[in-house]
Amino acid sequence: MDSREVDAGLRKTMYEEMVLIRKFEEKLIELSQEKDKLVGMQILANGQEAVAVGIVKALKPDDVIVSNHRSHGHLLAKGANPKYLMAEIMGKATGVNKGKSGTLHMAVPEVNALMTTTIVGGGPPLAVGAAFAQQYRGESNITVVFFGDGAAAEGSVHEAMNLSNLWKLPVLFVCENNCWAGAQSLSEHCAVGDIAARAVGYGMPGELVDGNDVAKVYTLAKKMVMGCRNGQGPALIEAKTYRMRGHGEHDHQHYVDKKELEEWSRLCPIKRLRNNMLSEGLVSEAQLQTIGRQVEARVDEAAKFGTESPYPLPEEALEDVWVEDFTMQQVAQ
Ligand SMILES: Cc1ncc(C[n+]2csc(CCOP(=O)(O)OP(=O)(O)O)c2C)c(N)n1
Ligand SMILES: [Mg+2]
Repeated sequence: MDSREVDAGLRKTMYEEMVLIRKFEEKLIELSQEKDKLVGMQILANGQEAVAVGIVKALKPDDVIVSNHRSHGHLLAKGANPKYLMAEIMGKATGVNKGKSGTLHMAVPEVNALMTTTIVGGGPPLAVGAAFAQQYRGESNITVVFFGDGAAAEGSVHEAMNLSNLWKLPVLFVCENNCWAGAQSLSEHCAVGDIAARAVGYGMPGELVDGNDVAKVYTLAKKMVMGCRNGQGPALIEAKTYRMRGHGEHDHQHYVDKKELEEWSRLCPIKRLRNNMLSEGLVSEAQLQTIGRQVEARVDEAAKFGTESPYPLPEEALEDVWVEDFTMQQVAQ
C-alpha cells in the first residue's frame, strides 16, 4: 500500500497529532527531571504515536476506546484536551479526573475514552462489556481496546476474544507490539511469531501492520472498523512498533541493545511521515516548523496550566470515587 492513497490533508492532520503526542510526552520527561514538578511514574509511548493516531483516525467521535498504562497518545488522539490531561498527570484538581487518577487510570468520558487500566490484560474484558452495551442498545458504534504484546499472553485477553466473536460484538482489538513487556523481550514471553495469527483461533480476522507507518495503520483500521460496525463481529490488529524509552522514566533500558534502538529510531513514525510529505511536496520545511512551534505553544500552555493549578483538597478525597447512597437494594432493582 502506498501512503499516497491516504488523503493529503488527513496525512497533515495525522502528522500534527503525532507531533502533539511526542512533544506532550517530551514535556513530561522534562518536568519529571525537575524537582517537585511532576511526581510519580511516567509511562510514555515515544515511538508508538502512529498506532494511536492511525487507529483513532478511523473512528467516529461516538466510538469508545479503552486504553492501558501507556495511554497518553490514545487519549490525545481521541481528542482529550492537553491542558486537562497534563493537569491530571500532575495530580491537579483541574485534571480530567480532578487529580484523582494521575497518569495511570485516566478516563475522558467527553471523548468516549471510557477508561485506562494498568492491570495488564484488564482492558479487553471491559471493552467486551462496552461493546455488548453498544450492541444491546442497537447502536452502530464500536469499541477499540489497546493492549500490549505482554498483555496478549494473559488469559483474560483470550477469554475476551472468544466471547466477543461468539456474540459478534463490535470490538477492535489492537495489540501494540512494541517488542518489550517491561524488561522482557518478545522472544522471552511470546510463543508465536505474530500475535495477529492468534485471531484464527477465535474465528476473527487478524492482520499485522507496520505500526510505525501511520497511513498503513489507518488504512487497515478503516477496513477492520467497517467489519466491526457492520455486524461482522470483532477483529484483531497487531501493530508492530517499538518502545523507544524504558518501560517508565525510572527505567534506563540497560537491557536493550543500543543497535536495536538505533535501527528503530531510523523508523521513527514522525520522521517517516515528514519525509514522505516533503518528498511529495505536500508541505514545505517552513510549514513543518510552523506546525512544530504551534504544537510546542499548546504543550507549554498545558504545562503552565497544570503547574499553576491547585491540588485537590483532602476533604474532596472521597468524592467521585464511589456512588453516593449506594445500597444492595439498588442492585436488586
Ligand atoms: C496483571 C498485571 N501483571 C503485571 C503487571 C506489571 N506490569 C505493568 S506493565 C507490564 C508490562 C506490560 O507489557 P505490554 O503488555 O507489552 O505493554 P507495554 O508496557 O509494552 O506497553 C507489567 C508486567 C500489571 N500491571 N498487571
Ligand atoms: Mg509491550
